[in-house]
Amino acid sequence: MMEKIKNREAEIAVIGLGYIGLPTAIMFASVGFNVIGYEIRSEVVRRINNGNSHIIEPEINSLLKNVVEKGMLRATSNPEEIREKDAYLICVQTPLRKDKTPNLRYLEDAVKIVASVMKKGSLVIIESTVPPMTTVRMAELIEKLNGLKAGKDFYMVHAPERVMPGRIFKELVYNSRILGGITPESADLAEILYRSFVKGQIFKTDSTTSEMVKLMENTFRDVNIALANEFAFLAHQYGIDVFRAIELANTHPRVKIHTPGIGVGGHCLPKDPYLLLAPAKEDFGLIQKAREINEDMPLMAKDLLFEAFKLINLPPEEAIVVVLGLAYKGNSDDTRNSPAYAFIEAVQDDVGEIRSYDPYVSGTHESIEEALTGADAVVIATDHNEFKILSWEGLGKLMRNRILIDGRHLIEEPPKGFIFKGIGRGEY
Ligand code: SAJ
Repeated sequence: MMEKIKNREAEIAVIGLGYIGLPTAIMFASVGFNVIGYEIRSEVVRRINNGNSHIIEPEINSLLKNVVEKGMLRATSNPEEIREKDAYLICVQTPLRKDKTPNLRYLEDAVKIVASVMKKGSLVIIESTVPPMTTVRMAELIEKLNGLKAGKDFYMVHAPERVMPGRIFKELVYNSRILGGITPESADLAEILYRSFVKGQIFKTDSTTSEMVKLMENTFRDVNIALANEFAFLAHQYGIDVFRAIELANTHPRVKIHTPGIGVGGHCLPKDPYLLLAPAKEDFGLIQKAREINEDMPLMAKDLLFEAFKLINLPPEEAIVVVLGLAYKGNSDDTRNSPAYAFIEAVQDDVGEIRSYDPYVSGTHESIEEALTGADAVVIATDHNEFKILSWEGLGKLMRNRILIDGRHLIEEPPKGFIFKGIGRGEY
């Protein structure tokens, strides 16, 4: 197996062709492996086999076309076509249920398919972000299903992804990687496989440590964002601009305070802290509290909006409010867990009308001018570059009243003629 991988003769199956699975499949195919992608969504299979990606990411269409035309990558929905491959990469989603507990059904379904088609000596890699101890549990599930012995008859690794959407192909190559094996040999094999395109450092460890590392990275970020958000809450009460205070505090050589905002979206930060806590019998409550702080930030934006309504004696039920940005982060079309939707849900029953404009998200107003015409208030919920260069004087003329709530610290100087309030910006 080692030699087959080294010579790139190993055949690879990637299970789940989403925003991680498809770029990873393309990477392995582009360095010479024969890759087949297994995907249950037939429309996705069709598009991929036509060299047309369903994922929006720079370079992905040209890279995909190239490997499909060379016959190095194809997609299928038929498990029979991934029988007896040398390596299986599982890149399926691991969402939360409504009660914030992990839903590992997609993972378990993928592992059951792999168990039914794999061969003795196969290397099974879980790239999905999973609660600690999941990989060893999945190895036991495979043993139960096909009688192969983990670590002896097959190898198993947790290989978490750290890529940032929008920079996936660069980060796939240059990010350092953690490879956690259920046995050292498993991690060694995975290292040879990933070394085929990874130029970053590769660190090997056990699978539970690897699972924990991935979750710690995102939980660290989530807790630090929550700290920045609590600083914003305090700054508002003290009448100071928290962003100026953060800028000054970050001049300290060992301080790096994150950025307060209207909330924390995406499919990772809102989820990973709960995955980390799921198997724990007890914890200190810090991680959970940080999640609650971040989940409540849209309510802080609502409070600012209603304070502004009061200042101009505008009955909220008459107000027309425009939400600027629905994506969870700037210059992206991804709306998963976006705080903009939490904000809309929090205010929609209390105001006259809610409009939205996001240049990256379909179904919103055609133009910002159209959305703002006759409106009373605008709430910035996403830090798209387009929103950093708006001429507020001009846009203000279209509005009935001019309330501006900044949820993403895009406005340095409050525009003339507006009632301006921003998260963490003190009293104006
Ligand atoms: N946000 C803040 N304040 C900040 C930073 C972010 O409010 O200081 C908000 C953003 O607006 C956004 C959310 O948090 O709504 C998440 O932003 P993000 O920049 O963390 O973006 P993700 O979730 O796409 O990427 C994270 C990254 N993890 C880390 O930076 C530790 C990425 O490297 C991971 O690969 C990704 O999660 C993942 O898939 O796990």
